[in-house]
Amino acid sequence: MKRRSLLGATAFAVLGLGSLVQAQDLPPLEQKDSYTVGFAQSESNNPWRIAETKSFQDTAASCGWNLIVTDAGGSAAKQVADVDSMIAQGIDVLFLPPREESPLIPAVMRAKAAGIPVFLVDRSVDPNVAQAGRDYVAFLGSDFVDQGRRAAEYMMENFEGEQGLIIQLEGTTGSSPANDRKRGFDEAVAGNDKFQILESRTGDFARDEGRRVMETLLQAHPDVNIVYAHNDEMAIGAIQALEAAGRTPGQDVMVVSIDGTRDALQAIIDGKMAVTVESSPFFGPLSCETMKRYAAGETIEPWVKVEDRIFTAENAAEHIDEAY
Ligand code: GYE
Repeated sequence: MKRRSLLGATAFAVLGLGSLVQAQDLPPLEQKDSYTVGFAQSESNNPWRIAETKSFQDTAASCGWNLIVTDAGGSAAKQVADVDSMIAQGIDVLFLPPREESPLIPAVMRAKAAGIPVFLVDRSVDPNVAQAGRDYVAFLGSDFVDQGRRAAEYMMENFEGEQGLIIQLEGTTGSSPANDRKRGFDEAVAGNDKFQILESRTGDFARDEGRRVMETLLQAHPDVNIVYAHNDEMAIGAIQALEAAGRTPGQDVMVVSIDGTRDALQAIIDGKMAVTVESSPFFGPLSCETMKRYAAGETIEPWVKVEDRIFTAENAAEHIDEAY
């Protein structure tokens, strides 16, 4: 790919012509020993996000990052403001997990216009509006549709009852993992008469919200015998609600989920959860490597894909020590 010179990028940014002149070109990145790097975290209310932030912090020294971390506390508007303030501080590179698919796009565009290469990590944006290789360098992350499909496949192969009656706890509304984990699961289950989705509702990827939503849905659907949660925190919340209602998760309700947190692996070992499809939060090293490839002039593939394992009663004990 043809890149403009660094001088050019600065000149365009200063003139405010960035978006006009560099409509197709991504901002270049100089090769140097140290970079001012922004990581604009979306929230820190769950072990997954804490592990992700820690992975960036742990990578900083060895990758030459002077790392600025912000925490949007679960607000897309705050995350936009955090990115804008990083742009104003003159960061060299931005790593961004956009909380939701649409609201962060203007901030991504402003970073690009300011000559800052953007890497989306762990979540993506609406591909109809912003595109890798044009508006941002690449998306680094998992295949969420496939995660949902694999959770469904495990459930369909291992559910022992006659009729599977499912409650789905969705992640944050408008986020790419919630959209895609729902799609992958729903499509896989659609052709199978043995399974029916009773209701699907958001629990915002949070344990407390998952518990509250499960409490409500349990009253409407006491016949539920499967819970599919878009992440482990909501699955643990659902297990708490089920137990409080006198149910026995793992026996009368099958719980399937995604992530691979320590609590989820423990729940599998304890026989309360059947499966969690891995979604790794350890993005620091991959972000460093991808950024260095970009600085060296390589064209980065639009989707730097993370391969995920699956954790069940067969292997949970083997992996719990590396979990978070
Ligand atoms: O599954 C969840 C977190 O975006 C892939 O977000 C990530 C998801 C992860 O809150 O636990």
